[in-house]
Amino acid sequence: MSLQLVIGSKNYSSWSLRAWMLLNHFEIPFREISIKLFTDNYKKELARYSPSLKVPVLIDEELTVWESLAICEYLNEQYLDNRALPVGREARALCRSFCSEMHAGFMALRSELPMNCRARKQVSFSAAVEQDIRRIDALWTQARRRFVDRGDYLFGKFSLADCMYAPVVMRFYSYGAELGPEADDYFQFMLEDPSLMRWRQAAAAEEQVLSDFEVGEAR
Ligand SMILES: N[C@@H](CCC(=O)N[C@@H](CS)C(=O)NCC(=O)O)C(=O)O
Repeated sequence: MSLQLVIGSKNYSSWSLRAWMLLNHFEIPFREISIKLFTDNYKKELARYSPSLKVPVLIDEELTVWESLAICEYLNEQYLDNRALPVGREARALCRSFCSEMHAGFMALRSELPMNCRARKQVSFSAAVEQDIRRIDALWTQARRRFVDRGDYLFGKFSLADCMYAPVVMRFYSYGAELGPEADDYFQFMLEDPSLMRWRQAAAAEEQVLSDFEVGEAR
């Protein structure tokens, strides 16, 4: 099989989920190579595949692509004939803005609420986390209002934006978040998404527990 995707744990590796979800949703055949992160010699194993010593990494024969957004863009261009971006110049530009904002931002949300697919926890949110949640709520509401007639994903049809925000869906599932009606509809819809459900089922079966990523109290 020519395509290989190197990922971390399904329970914790939010960046891995993005690229995996795109491949999985569009049923692009690939071989999955899973590395247990934060074990004694995981860096050595990562070094076999990843120039950045991070996952995900996509290997397409002689080509190595790292960084989740670059992988998603590459797959969209090379394997999907651009089907993972919405139709229309404005919609595509907006979708790319959504993806980049996620890729580069929401630091408080990412650091204080680690993705932990198995968890249902209670956490008191910092002001910075609240601000990130409000911004994501606004983004999701904006996209759903504008593209509701095209379908139920952010931009109607499934796009790179749904991959980029899937780990946020899991964080909201684990720690709760108050969302406006359109954003909440999207959140509920994504919880039933078949590829996200496959990821969550596999995450539930994993045994590795990383205490640094276990936050909050039982609810
Ligand atoms: N910006 C990178 C982030 C990749 C990243 O931080 N991956 C984490 C796992 S979710 C990782 O490989 N961590 C290993 C380490 O930091 O040693 C991307 O988009 O792929």
